[in-house]
Amino acid sequence: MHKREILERLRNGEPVSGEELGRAIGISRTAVWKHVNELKSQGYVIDSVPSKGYCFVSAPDALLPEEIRAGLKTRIIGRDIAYQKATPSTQEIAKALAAQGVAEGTIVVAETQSKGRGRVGRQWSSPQGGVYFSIILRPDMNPSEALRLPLVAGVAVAKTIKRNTKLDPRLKWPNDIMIDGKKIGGILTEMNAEMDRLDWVIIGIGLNVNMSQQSFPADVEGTATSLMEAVGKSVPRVKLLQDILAEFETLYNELMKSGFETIRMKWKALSNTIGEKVVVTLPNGQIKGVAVDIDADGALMLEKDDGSLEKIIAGVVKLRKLQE
Ligand code: BTX
Repeated sequence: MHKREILERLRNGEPVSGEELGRAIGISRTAVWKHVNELKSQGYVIDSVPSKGYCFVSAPDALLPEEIRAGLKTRIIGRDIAYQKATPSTQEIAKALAAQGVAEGTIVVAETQSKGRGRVGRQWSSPQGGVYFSIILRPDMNPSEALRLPLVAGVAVAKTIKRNTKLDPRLKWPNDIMIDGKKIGGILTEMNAEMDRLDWVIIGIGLNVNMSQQSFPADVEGTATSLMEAVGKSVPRVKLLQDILAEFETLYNELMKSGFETIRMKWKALSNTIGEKVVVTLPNGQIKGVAVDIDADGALMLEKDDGSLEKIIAGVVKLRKLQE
């Protein structure tokens, strides 16, 4: 609490003495000194300028709640933040929090994950330098409409990456974020529902940001890339996360107020899947066809070789041109 107040006052730019800080927030000079040392150990650079006082130089490139909150342009998404330096999976923490009844918009953020989860029991490699987070939502919608949510998140991530880096990210149905045919992010959606009402939905997003190609495990290295690799320099992670949260909130509000249609159009404009020959792996086999559309539920519409249409609500899609 006091630490946050000290940080806010230092961030204003002007050097300020320990005595002045202490007086302003009602603690002793020694207590201020202790808090400043704690901030330094978290990676903040704070100089001591003789006869002037403490001077804020820079914040660490860590996804600390204080950093995420400073300048966050949202009303509910990311207002409550659970931060983990290292964790097995942010999804697991988010599920426990959701079950305890935390507010909609709460996020769980981690610097690394040891058991990051992908879809259908797969793993998400989560080395240092990435951004791994889960958003807890409590949308007033039917469970059958929930497939739209990861697509909303995909549009938010792709739009933000485009704006912040000038790269041209593409969405592969349902939720891969790709750059030049390589995966830089994935989205995992889990939910808890009663018959016709969602209790909670957790959207887990993993993004490869500031990591080198060598930091991916061997089985992923050939198909993955990071923003740093694609841009040629590191990308500020806190700003990226803040902007994704803000974009997501805007689109989520749009979905809840006006429905899915405009987001469906945005998703299609960012997609690399529509119009392509694909092979879809389902639990009971594979289907080939041309991905012709996504429908009003967010499902992939596949035109098979015999001309019939198949609606795919879950599956792993491969673009045949990338395989051949
Ligand atoms: P997915 O099942 O679509 O993708 C998983 C597959 O992607 C893996 O089998 C592997 O081939 C490949 N892969 C694994 N790690 C990476 C990586 N870092 N970059 C590129 N390709 C990779 C996508 O699942 C959903 C991922 C969600 C991850 C977030 S992180 C925050 C939250 N917590 C958690 O445990 N999961 C989510």
